[in-house]
Amino acid sequence: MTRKSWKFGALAGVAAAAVALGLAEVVAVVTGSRSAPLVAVGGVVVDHVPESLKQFAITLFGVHDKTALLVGTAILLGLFAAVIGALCVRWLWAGFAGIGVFAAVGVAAALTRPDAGPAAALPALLGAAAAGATLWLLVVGPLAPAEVTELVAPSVQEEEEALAGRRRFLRGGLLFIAGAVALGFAGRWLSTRRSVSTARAEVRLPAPATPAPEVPAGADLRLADLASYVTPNDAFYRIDTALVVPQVDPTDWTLRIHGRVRKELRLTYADLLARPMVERYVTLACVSNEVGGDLIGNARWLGVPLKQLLDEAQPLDGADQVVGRSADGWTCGTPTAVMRDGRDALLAVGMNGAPLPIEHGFPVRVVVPGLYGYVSATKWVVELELTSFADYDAYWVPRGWSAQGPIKTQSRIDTPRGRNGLRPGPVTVAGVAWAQHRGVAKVEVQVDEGLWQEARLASAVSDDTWVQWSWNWEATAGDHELRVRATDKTGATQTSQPADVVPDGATGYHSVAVTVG
Ligand SMILES: Nc1nc2c(c(=O)[nH]1)N[C@H]1C(S)=C(S)[C@@H](COP(=O)(O)O)O[C@H]1N2
Ligand SMILES: [Mo]
Repeated sequence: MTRKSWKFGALAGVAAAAVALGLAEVVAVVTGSRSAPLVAVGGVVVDHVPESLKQFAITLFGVHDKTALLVGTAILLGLFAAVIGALCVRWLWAGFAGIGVFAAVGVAAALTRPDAGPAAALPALLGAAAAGATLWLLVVGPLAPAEVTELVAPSVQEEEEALAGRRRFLRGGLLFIAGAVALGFAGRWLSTRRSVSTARAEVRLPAPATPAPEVPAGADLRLADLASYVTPNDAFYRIDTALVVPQVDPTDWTLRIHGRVRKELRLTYADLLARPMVERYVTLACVSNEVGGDLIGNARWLGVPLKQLLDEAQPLDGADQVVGRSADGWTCGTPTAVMRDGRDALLAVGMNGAPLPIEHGFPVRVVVPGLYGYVSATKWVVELELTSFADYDAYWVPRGWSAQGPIKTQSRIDTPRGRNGLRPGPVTVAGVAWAQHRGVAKVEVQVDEGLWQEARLASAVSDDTWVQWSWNWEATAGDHELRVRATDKTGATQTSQPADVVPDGATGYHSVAVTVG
């Protein structure tokens, strides 16, 4: 009867898993970062977890939800590997069966990702082969610790040999793990170095044929804590399903406008830049934005009017939906009529005077005033397919979200927030309100159960952007609740009825509790 500690097995298992993932990251430098098993499996998870869990992750981790998913997956995998390694001490086949299962899952995930070629299987396969070799080396091969016989009392020499063997094993195992982690990070680093940031730095955007209107002097009240009227690119919220940011080289980029059209169009980046560009301020908002949330931002976009391109393609009767498709296979559906009704729906290449940042859709994305991002704002767009709502459901629709997503009128209090040492006397209450493409007509503030008081609206470039508002409060000592509501230019006041973000955007009044005194 022989016995090796299950702890050794667990370490060997973790080392094998680390080697697999580390090597796979390096292979994925060549086969594409989305074929790395961690990213591929993470991608499948993102596409298939229940909406409530995803919402929970966004609430918990905010814009770091993707990092959290990758780290979480790695930890889970490490635990599984430890268990399988421990079993492997008793039943060697269990270890190799475990590696086989992981390889199968990794290969299946990588091959079923949108646009995956057969080479996408390589990172998981080569990783699994290396894991098998590592496991063999550490469990039965030359690095395996000596077996301890239970029945015979070991001699001093035998004990010393066993000890030396264990040290060798520990050193070997830890070295494998450290090497694998280094390999993994090197792979990731190389992948990002191969990113399109150099191509982006070389882009020279044309001057707009129709520049954006000047931002009126009074649009930005410049109060501490109040969101600035124009959101800088590096502060702009980012929401998408991409675990690794798609790297689309503008020289390879083409856009196909096809489907139910009389004339299919194909545009290169150069074709696009050669067209007369317009520049417009548009406030983008996410349907997942909770009441009072900050998944909203206002930027100056440079692009080609989509109406012109669609007019050239000549949509056929009944083609009431334009499906935008991104380089990584995400889709969204926009009413054709909205894109053609004369609003500034853009195929955008620039954001606040710079080429689109890579994480905001470089080289080309869609921006449509008045619609939530999930039904309009395709980043890394490569296709616009004319179809109908009856014939096609875009990415979020089967996941419980509405096919139609006009932005709801909303308002937010930015200052004061929380119980931040307010003194009795004059206090400026301020925030933002939005009703894209309808425009904000009025904002009102209520203190406790008092009368609704009209706030002062700052100026705005157009009805397609948010607007700042402010209200002078004569604050009295005590605990108070401040509430805000907006009315759009059709005369409709936002509803006080709270609704969840699913299926078509949150409603209800934003309120903040403050203590004065
Ligand atoms: N390719 C792609 N485009 C996408 C998404 C996505 O997941 N993939 N998400 C959309 C959603 S839900 C929103 S709110 C906006 C956010 O754009 P931003 O990240 O530039 O703020 O992008 C839209 N475009
Ligand atoms: Mo969104």
